[in-house]
Amino acid sequence: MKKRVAVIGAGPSGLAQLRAFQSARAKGEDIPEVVCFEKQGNWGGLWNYSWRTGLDEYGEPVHCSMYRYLWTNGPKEGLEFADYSFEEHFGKQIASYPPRAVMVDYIEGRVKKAGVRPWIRFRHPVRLVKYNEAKGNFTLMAHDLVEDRMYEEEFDNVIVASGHFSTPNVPEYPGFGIYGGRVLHAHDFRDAMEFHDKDILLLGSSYSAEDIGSQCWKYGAKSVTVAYRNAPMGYDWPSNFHEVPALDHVDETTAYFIDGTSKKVDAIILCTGYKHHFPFLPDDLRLKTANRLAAADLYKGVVWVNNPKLFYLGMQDQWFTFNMFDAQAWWVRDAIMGKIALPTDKSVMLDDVKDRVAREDAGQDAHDAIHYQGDYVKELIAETDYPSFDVDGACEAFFEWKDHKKAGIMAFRDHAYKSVITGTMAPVHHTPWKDALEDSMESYLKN
Ligand code: FAD
Ligand code: NA7
Repeated sequence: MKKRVAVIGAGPSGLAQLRAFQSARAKGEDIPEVVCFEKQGNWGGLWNYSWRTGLDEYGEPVHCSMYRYLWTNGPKEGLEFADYSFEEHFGKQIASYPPRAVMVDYIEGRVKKAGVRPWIRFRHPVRLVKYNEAKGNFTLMAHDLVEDRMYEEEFDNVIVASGHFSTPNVPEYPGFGIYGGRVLHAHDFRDAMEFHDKDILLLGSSYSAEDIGSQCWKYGAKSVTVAYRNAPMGYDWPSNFHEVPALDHVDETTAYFIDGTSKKVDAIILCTGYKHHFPFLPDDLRLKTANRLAAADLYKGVVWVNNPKLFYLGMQDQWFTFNMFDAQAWWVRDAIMGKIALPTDKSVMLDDVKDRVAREDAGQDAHDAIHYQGDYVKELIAETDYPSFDVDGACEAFFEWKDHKKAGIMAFRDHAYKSVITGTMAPVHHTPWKDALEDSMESYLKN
């Protein structure tokens, strides 16, 4: 009997897993039967944009946290697939911060070429996974939304690739109940044009606050105020963009901050992060972790220490993304196919986790964090046949990116970097980001 492997999610992580198995098959290896369950109607995960918010047409929580006019917030040279370059996909080198539509095309290109779409059951959210102690396997219950049918199947391994930037963390502040403007979470933000000519308040001081604030500024918000809980982002913002200390409360029209200042605002956008949320996993299988580089309870960052037949992909906070998911997926494939031996002693796995946490905690700054995750990618790649690439070169692109943001937060996307896969330099985009209001693929590729 062939092993059966379930992959939950067809976003960049789940697709990396399908490509990993397909690449082994292409080399003549006998791979397990792989079934991927995807709750959306198409692949791409977060990159699969939807105008919907709240629940979808089947009553499922909408996965999309992305919005119109989104360009990558880090250089593409840090995330390029080592086995499928941007140049291979587009037939030429392209600029460094592609809009979402360009990224979707690139993500799709590799898996279309691999021919793995038939492995995916779209519109099939996984409802429950249970471990069968006696059989040593899993029963997975899925819901075929189109046929409205629930069914169960058994699998030898389960790989959770359902993402962790989709279930919003929504704090409440005094007065939200009487505030007259709109309060929304970043997860439900779709179009900066909604806030044209408006005074808006954002809570949070991480990527969502930075990018949604910048978008709203670019598309004509009257003013952007960002309230930070611990530390400001500290960029050299435009004159109508301010960072203020934490929000204390609001009344019908006005936000009051802990330093005693206040501001009348038309809308409040909660850029307050996301939760790792796995409603389909019981206690014995469910990961509970903070959003950090060394995720809790995952040996090598991917093996569930309490049951090593269960794997998680992409659960770390992310500097590296697509190529890290690849590194993980190739490693998990080899663990499942018996090419990599897992420790039989649980304490060895627990020590590995402890060591990763301690090494992350020893880091002082973002520079250390980038190196830390780069080293993790190198560690996994060294143990599989994923094409090795210049990970340190990718770290360098991230360092340059950080410097470019410091030099000009509304201009960092006007820079270009060298591909660590093909060695070619990206062209500088034809239009500065702040002036490029049209973000179609056709327009972006005009270089
Ligand atoms: P996801 O992309 O979230 O995919 C998970 C998939 O699992 C989804 O398709 C979902 O429908 C499916 N799923 C979930 N639950 C179930 C279930 N029960 N049953 C079946 N299927 C299920 N990264 C970058 O590299 N560059 C960027 O510029 C960038 N920008 C970002 C901007 C925003 C606003 C956000 C939120 C994230 C951004 N990211 C960016 C990070 C992003 O996390 C990764 O790029 C990537 O999408 C993660 O892939 P994933 O497959 O792990 O998760
Ligand atoms: P992050 O990176 O997890 O950041 C969450 C931010 O929200 C962070 O600045 C937190 O403050 C802040 N936060 C959390 N809870 C609160 C409350 N209760 N009040 C005020 N502020 C709060 O999430 P992002 O959405 O920015 O980024 C996630 C991904 O999306 C990322 O990979 C991007 O590529 C896109 P703290 O800093 O802890 O004080």
